[in-house]
Amino acid sequence: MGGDLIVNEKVIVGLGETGLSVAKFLASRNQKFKVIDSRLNPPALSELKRILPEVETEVGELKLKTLLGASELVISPGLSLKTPVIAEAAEQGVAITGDIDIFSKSVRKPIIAVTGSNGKSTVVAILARILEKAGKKYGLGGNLDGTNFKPALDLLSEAPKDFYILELSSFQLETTERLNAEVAVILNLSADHMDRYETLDEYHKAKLRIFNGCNQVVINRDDVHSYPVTELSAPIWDFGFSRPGVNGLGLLEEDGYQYLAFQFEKIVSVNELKIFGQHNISNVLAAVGLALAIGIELDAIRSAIKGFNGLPHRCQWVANVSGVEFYNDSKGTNVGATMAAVEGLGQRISGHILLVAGGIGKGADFHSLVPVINRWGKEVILIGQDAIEIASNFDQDIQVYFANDMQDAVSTAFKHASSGDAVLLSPACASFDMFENFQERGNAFIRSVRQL
Ligand code: UMA
Ligand code: ADP
Repeated sequence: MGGDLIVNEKVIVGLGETGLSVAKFLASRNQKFKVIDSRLNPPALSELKRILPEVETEVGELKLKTLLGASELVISPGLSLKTPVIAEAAEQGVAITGDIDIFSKSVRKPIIAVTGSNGKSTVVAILARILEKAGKKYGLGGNLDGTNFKPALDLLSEAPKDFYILELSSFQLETTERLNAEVAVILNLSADHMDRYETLDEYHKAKLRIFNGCNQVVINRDDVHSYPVTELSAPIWDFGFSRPGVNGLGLLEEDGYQYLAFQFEKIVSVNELKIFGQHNISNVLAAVGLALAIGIELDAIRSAIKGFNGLPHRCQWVANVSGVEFYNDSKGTNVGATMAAVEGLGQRISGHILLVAGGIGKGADFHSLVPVINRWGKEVILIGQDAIEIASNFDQDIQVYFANDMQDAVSTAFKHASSGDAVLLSPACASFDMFENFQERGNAFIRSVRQL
């Protein structure tokens, strides 16, 4: 490391929700640190100044000198480790960590860790409901949004819990050396964040870090990407759509009905679930696998999954206007999610889907949407920054319209819909070009539907 630098304190890099939670945590442990952010006015700056006015901050372009002077860098998930100054500091030997690694070193109770390209929030929400029914105290945090939102380290200042459920993004896992989870799962893998990763393999490798040091693993039989690549002695539970085997969750057919089952034991029939689509069956099975791994009884599991209504902005029913159904799947922020939503809804309705999509494409390949749109769709209404680029991926058979804003998109879709059709907002894109976040986008959709 550089000659006259005095290595003293940790440096928290990033002053958003994660940076703030790390600052509060380190302060509670009487550790010395500094907080820096490349933005001139990072979102949590005023809150940090209010609660910890003595903490030194540095905003604007990240300085290599500051990074090299750190005993350790605590990097926020929004920053790539490839950011040139961060990569340079790492190259020169500065230690790197993240909030989840700090969490795992400090927590005293089992971690249940969930990652995957899609379904994370749904699975952790189902699992939380199961633990509630089973009378367990749990903390739920990590890469969540909306009302459930809570950075992981904030959970450690609450009353002690029996279990900690963490939703983890690949960004958080990049800085997580050893999570030591009691049980971990990669729900599925499909391309996302291709503006941050060069290849799908690089994205996959980040996700695989979830298994480091874990005691048990849940795998998705239908997605090889969910398997740990290194030999683990950890017991394995599996889920998938086929008939389950030993320690397996899956589907059983009996008397013309389909049941979710553990090994040979039926849990509930598919018809008893309030959420729809194959993807949600997969989500429920994954949550059940995690619950069984930590010793929860089937009765509590059964009652929790029957009552689960789904989260807002995920294939959420909005209204029926003159026989046309409207669904808000604003959280469908990548191609895989939109494919699952179109397929799930397509199987449910008598007519066709008019899909409202578009926004920031994150470098995705939209061509993979073509078969499902051809199968279930009637037309696509595109909004946002990458609308033209997305349209260029579709063949002539798909009718495409461009809309100026959400209201225009909804009224165009409605004009072209017939009774029995469904209008689905599932953008396959991030929302930040037109909205604050996906919730605001979903709410704009709901408002536009109400105005019809
Ligand atoms: N940023 C800078 N300069 C900095 C630091 C950050 O420009 O010095 C930018 C980042 O590039 C990013 C934004 O600021 O665009 C936010 O980054 P952050 O690391 O400060 O984010 P936090 O506020 O700490 O929120 C993060 C997660 N966000 C991201 O990973 C982008 C939140 O997940 C999570 O709830 C929170 O930590 C607590 O764990 C949200 C998310 O969008 C829901 N996640 C992505 C997703 O689900 O697709 C991964
Ligand atoms: P995440 O937290 O991983 O973003 P969510 O549970 O919030 O996942 O769901 C986001 C969107 O992903 C949903 O709106 C739906 O379109 C899609 N989705 C949910 N579960 C799955 C799944 N298991 N496989 C594919 N797509 C899914």
